[in-house]
Amino acid sequence: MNTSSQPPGRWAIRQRVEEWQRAQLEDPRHSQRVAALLGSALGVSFLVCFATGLYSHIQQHSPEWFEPFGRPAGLYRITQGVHVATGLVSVPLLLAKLWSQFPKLFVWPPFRSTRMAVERALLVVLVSSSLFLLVSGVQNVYLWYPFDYYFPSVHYAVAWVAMGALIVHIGSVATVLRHQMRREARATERPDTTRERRRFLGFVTGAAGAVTLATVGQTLRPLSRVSLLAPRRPDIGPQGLPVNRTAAAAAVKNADPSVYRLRITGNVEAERTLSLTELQALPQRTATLPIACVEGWSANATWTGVALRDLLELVNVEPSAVRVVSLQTQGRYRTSEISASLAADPDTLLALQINGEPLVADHGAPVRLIAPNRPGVMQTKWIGEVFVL
Ligand SMILES: Nc1nc2c(c(=O)[nH]1)N[C@H]1C(S)=C(S)[C@@H](COP(=O)(O)O)O[C@H]1N2
Ligand SMILES: [Mo]
Repeated sequence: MNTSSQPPGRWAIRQRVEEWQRAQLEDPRHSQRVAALLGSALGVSFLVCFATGLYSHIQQHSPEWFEPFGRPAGLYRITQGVHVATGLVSVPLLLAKLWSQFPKLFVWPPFRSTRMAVERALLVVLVSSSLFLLVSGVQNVYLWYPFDYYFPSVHYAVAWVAMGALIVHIGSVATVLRHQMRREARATERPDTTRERRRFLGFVTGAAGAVTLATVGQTLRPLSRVSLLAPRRPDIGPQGLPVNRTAAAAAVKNADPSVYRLRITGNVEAERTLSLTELQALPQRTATLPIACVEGWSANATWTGVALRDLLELVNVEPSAVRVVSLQTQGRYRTSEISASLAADPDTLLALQINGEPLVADHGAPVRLIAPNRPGVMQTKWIGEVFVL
């Protein structure tokens, strides 16, 4: 045998790796059954996260065929709360699954067939896109934007990649999965194996529960006091409500009541300009509506102001799509569009008050938009112009 082409020791290393791997694969925490159970939990959390994410996306970047609607008023609050919660709970689940299946990375030879090569390539796509989604989502929830890509577009595009890879992956493991989920698969397990597996899965479940409990209070007020990991508590902030962007950060101009004017312009016969006193003299409506930030926190408040459709009536316009423009001079979310059906909703307000007090500057004084079933990022503050489309 010609051994000169093989550096000495290489076989010994491979043998050691194989022994280590065999030991690992006998460990119930690295078994197919654990992979199947963790995989099912992850599959559910990913699918729910994807569905709620899609809804969030079409609310914020509405395609032609989708007209944002206002009822039920708290729908977006629920879907976005679920989106962020399922994303966060996927973090410990994915880490556990990666740790559990890690020894399989070292199977030798790495590709025994074309099918295996394809499956492994697919896994690289699935794992890296999932990690990207979870990391970028967590960064967003914690208001940490270290990259200069536009988060919604990139997160959305990668979600499709991950979903595609996930569906093919589920297809490729379907036989194993089906077998492992059967009762017989468990019946052949040794009792100590079962115990060890359950201990591990119990630990993962505990970690998943802890993550949820420590964050879900950002949207469920009764749990807000145990929300140790949530960056926002729904009851803390000026006027009892968190603030995302302050008036100072937005560099708002001409918001002082003495100079403030609201312009109604665009597709109108004659444009109209109103001072704050004139706005206050119009019929006022009150509605209890949530601010539901895309980043996961949400809170209800009672808002008072002029209904958008009443304002449109002043310029003889039937409720129709409008764009509101803020007095903000810096930053991204200066404008937002309101669909015709949302403009017709009596609770779509240009709010002057929150919980019976005039708005403070950080909540959008003197005038902000608040509408039912709408992402927080589109509840534009410091409105200076209503542009009829
Ligand atoms: N003009 C303007 N309005 C804005 C924003 C902004 O950056 N600029 N941020 C939005 C976001 S992301 C959220 S969640 C809500 C929060 O409203 P609040 O700060 O009054 O709680 O305001 C929205 N309105
Ligand atoms: Mo937000």
